[in-house]
Amino acid sequence: MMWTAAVLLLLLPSLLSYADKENRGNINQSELDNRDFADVPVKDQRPLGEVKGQDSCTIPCDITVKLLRDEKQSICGQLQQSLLAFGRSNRKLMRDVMEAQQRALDILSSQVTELMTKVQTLSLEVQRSNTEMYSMKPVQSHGRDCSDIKDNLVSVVPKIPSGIYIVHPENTDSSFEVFCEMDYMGGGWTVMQRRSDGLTDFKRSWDGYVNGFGHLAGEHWLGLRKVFHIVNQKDTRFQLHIALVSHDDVTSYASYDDFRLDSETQFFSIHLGRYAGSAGDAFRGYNQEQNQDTAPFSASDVDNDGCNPFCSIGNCTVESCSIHHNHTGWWFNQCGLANLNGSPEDTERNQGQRTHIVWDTWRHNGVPYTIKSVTMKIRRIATNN
Ligand SMILES: [Ca+2]
Repeated sequence: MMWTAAVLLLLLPSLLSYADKENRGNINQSELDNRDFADVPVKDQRPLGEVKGQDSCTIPCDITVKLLRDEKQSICGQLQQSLLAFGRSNRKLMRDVMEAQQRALDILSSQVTELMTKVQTLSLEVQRSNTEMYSMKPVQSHGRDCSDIKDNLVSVVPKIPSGIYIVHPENTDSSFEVFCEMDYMGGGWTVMQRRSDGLTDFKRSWDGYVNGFGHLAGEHWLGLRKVFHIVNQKDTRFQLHIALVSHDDVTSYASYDDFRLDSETQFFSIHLGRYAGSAGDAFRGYNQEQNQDTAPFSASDVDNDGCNPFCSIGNCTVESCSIHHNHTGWWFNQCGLANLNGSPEDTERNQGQRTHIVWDTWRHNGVPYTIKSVTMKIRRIATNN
């Protein structure tokens, strides 16, 4: 079809020129005779020339004109039909090409989605194998806490590795595993909480928060009882360091130069010293109503949150800050501006619940950062003893 159309297009100028001559209408007959046959290559007496030459003598010119006009109309009609068909086939061709492109795009898109899923699965595998690798690793040393281990090893090991160690805090019968960060800011840090990928469920009851949960090398909550044992050792003081990373990889921190917990009978109330940092003091907030310093710990099944019977948070009436914060545990005080036990995944879709990690004093242009990872760690402060 395309070949036919091309031939027709090539012939079109001659045909139009011919038609133009015809359409000039009432030119006189002798002129028409001369003109009509002047262009015909008759010099060599080719058959066409002969025929026309003969016709000019034997067929009346008006019949010749009529025949030629009929022939022209017929050719023009065919040409129009061919052009229409060409246009149709061209449109169909374009449609086919676009459909083929769309199909190719769909296939590419599904391949990209498939690849993304594979990458995610692989990332999770890597994360899990890292966690397992740390868990499999033999515990390298004993000490009262990570600061103590660091002090004990520093003279015999040139570079103390981060990882899981067994600690046995002073004046307790219990020993347990903790993750020690030995590279960060001089090392000696005992990690008490880490949120990084949302793989560990932080919707836990009071018992979960008291005893701890998760994987020490990955996301975990060490447990209030263990942290209490560490920070309540004789002649020790601990600082708390909170490291935050936003979803667009901005980092920030909040540090408290004193950190301790009351005992279980007092619901592990938190006590914080002076704040320093770049993320703002969300633990204390901007006024006394938001101050979580000295607040007891709450979970979904143990309510010490200061909302009694309820608090008004935004447009919500909140009876339980833990439930309002996705059933997580924290030192809530009328909820407040901090809860680092939220999820790094943004799932804040259900009825104003705050499911995300919250540190509301860390803002950019007045808007709180979306936090994708956080670590809470504690380290001994040098004392005179
Ligand atoms: Ca309450």
